[in-house]
Amino acid sequence: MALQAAALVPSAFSVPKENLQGKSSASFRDSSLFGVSFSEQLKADFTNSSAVRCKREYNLRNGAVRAQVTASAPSVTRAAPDGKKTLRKGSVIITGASSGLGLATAKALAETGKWHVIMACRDFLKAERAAKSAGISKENYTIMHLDLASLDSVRQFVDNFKRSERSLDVLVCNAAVYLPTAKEPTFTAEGFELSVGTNHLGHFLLARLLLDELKKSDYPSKRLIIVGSITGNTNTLAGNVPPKANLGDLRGLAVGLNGLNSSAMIDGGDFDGAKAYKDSKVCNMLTMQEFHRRFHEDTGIVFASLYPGCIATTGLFREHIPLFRLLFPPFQKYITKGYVSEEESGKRLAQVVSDPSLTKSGVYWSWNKDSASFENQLSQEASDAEKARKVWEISEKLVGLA
Ligand code: LMG
Ligand code: NDP
Ligand code: PMR
Repeated sequence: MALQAAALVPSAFSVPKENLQGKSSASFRDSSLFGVSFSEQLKADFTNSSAVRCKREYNLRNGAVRAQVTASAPSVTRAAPDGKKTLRKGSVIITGASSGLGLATAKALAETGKWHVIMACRDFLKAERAAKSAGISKENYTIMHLDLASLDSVRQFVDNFKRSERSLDVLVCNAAVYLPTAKEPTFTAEGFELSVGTNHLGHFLLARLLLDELKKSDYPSKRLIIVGSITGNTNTLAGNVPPKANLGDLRGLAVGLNGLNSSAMIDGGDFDGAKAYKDSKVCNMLTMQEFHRRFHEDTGIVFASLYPGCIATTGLFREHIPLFRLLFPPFQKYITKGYVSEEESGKRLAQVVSDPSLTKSGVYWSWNKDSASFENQLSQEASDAEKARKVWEISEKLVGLA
């Protein structure tokens, strides 16, 4: 059925065989409508610990949220009544947990009772309402303010987190903006084009600054996850819908994406909001691999990215035209079969956070039509090690780390 989608689309959207690198089934295998129960897969060998109780202090006037840990730091393992050693509750930061994939993942993890979720969000009240309406119980989450479109805010968030003395076991870089109808670029506080500035540069600084916290954690499976997407991968049908991702020679990124003395686009071309988003996803996937190359062996931290499926109903499409928002979900459900519900996507990302079988590092996960995870192939550009190194080095300069 999924293959029929290919027959329906104009040839402009079909992928030349040579571009598929012999992986022609990958994009179609991504398509899934039928979920299976994930409770089996989520049965990690962890149990609950109530050792950490968190008292939250909200300073709404300043937009700052401070978390205070009032109990002693928990040890990694403790003896259960049956004598088996069990894991303490894990601590996971999820950026953009106030809606869509991030919220669904927070819910899926919190429901296991094995995770405390730090919801890193730009809109505190929205996040609080979202957590409540998703039914996440109070002891399983903390909201902390983070605006990825401001590097000061990223640094402030990291300071606040460190002060909370909570351990960091998993970091999920999930938040994103998508501005497909923008005619002119808009910018972050530091003057970077907003999509790349938020989705890539904000997360780049956050992940770099939190790496030490991950290193310090005594949790047995420490992970850093950066959400990618199929639309950044030109070895798929979806990645060939124009405008296509292309970082070019990085000339725009190198001079700061500010639209003044340079283009607002990474490749130095004319502004296109949809392309900027797809480029930012390529940066996310390259960054994950560069982290893996630089730090996996020494730290044991698992670095991963994923395409969670097409979650056609999320807030990501809020800026798209109403006709698109109306047609996109049925198009993905009935034609491409790439649609997944928010709930299903949340279970997928929760697997990447905590499933004991998804511990391979440097990997881009996807799910097949039976909702089974598999290691997917990235496009040539999204797996270009030389480009990854250059993106890393330029990004370091832009965010003030080099
Ligand atoms: C670009 O335009 C902009 O140029 C760029 O700046 C940026 O914004 C970018 O990615 C963002 O978009 C893309 C533009 C055309 O897309 C739109 O904004 C229009 C909305 C397109 C929505 C896609 C779904 C269309 C499919 C409709 C069918 C849904 C019905 C479902 C019901 C199921 C019932 C069983 O984007 C294009 O790519 C144009 C391509 C147009 C060709 C359409 C292709 C065909 C797909 C096969 C569907 C055939 C079904 C026909 C049914 C028609 C019923 C009305
Ligand atoms: P949503 O718009 O529902 O969620 C995005 C989240 O990011 C929101 O919580 C939003 O906050 C937050 N956010 C945006 N800007 C900032 C910022 N400056 N600082 C902090 N948080 C911010 O979209 P999705 O859930 O769909 O997207 C989540 C991830 O999934 C993204 O990385 C996206 O690229 C990826 N993805 C999505 C797909 C889909 O089909 N939807 C497919 C493939 C990947 P607020 O609630 O305040 O707006
Ligand atoms: Mg796409 C197997 C086919 C497939 C899949 C899995 C997606 C996912 N898309 C597919 C096919 C097509 N899309 C086809 C054939 C078309 C032309 C009609 C098409 C169009 C389209 C548009 C206009 N698709 C889109 C848009 C968007 O604006 C979305 C986007 O590119 O955001 C960057 C989008 C998406 N399609 C997807 C997914 C997952 C998206 C959402 C964005 C993302 O990657 O995060």
